[in-house]
Amino acid sequence: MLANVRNQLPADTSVHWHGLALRNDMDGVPGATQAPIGAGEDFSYEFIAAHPGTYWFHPHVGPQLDRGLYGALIVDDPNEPLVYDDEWVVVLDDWLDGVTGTPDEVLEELSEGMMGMMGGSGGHMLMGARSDLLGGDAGDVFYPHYLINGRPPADPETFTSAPGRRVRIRIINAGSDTAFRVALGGHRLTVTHSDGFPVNPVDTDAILIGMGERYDVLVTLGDGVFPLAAAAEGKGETAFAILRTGSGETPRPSATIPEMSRSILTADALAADPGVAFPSRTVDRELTAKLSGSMMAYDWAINGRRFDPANPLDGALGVRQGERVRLRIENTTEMWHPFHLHGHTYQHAGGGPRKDTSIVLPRKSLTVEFDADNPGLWAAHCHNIYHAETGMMTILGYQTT
Ligand SMILES: [Cu+2]
Repeated sequence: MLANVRNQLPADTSVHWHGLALRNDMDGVPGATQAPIGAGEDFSYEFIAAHPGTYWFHPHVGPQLDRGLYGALIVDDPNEPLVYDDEWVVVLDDWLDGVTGTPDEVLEELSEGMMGMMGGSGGHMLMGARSDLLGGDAGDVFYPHYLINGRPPADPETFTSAPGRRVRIRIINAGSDTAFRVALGGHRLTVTHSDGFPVNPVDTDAILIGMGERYDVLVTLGDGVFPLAAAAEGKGETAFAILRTGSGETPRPSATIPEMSRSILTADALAADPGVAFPSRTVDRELTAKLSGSMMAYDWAINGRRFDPANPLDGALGVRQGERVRLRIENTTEMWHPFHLHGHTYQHAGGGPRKDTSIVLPRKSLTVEFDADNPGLWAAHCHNIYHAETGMMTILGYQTT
């Protein structure tokens, strides 16, 4: 794949190909894998897209992601085993840019922590957003809008199809500080993929999806007009689209969707498809990433250190190519974090799903395993963009042997 990037922003940028196991120098992380693309400059990304699935791309510079600088990247499988009639991409986002301020202002305000709040600057910090599913504090940032495919509930995306058709829906959370609970009124969802990789199919009423995560679902369409809704988890607002397969009254964004509060799937309910599960073998290397910090101090860090590209994750440089690595992500904070590893798709320990971005609940830990088969300097970080940009990021780097 070849992507020519022309930077027409008045600032440095880059493109990170989220979830793809590509060659390291195309991963798009300034300071680790490339120099930033300066204003007015060009850069060509060229790499093999080795694995089919639902991916996306976005800059890895400051909070640019929260300005809508992203896109879906769907890698088709030349031997697609699933059978379906239609295929839709559903991108979820939280939006404030140009409405209540800019993402740079939010980052500056949050960085000041409690001091910023006392000083009364901005007012973007969200207090008291709570979610049982997320184990407590749901998010840090107040957003005036929640979007599906770039559209607010007042002007919703409408998907049109026919009853009985089977649809593959690829759901991507491109938000910066919001987990979404996604449901399609009047329908059950069959989850077939997590972060691009197949899982043993599981039926559910709703899915919880953190920032950076993707799920593919299959749905057999009913007859009528239905709400496709993504509740901003713990934030009291809902992103909204419409599915129309027949006649009927258009649902209102405020309508209650029973599926939202029935069975809600999270990644721990999934198991990798046997075709992509890692064969069991001895673990050669154990690493720990301890997530720390608090919303009040906004001192997010990994293993006690804020991001420094020259100072990688403890023990990571000892990894040898070809090793099986076990990574324990320990959340010592009072808030959930969507942890993302670049350049690899790990497997949740104990036969769980293949993923590259995983929700780690407060005071819980998650163990994942991967094969060190892609040498280089790989970023690993929280995909809350404001946590990552204030320090909750590290480098998991290893070299060819
Ligand atoms: Cu975080």
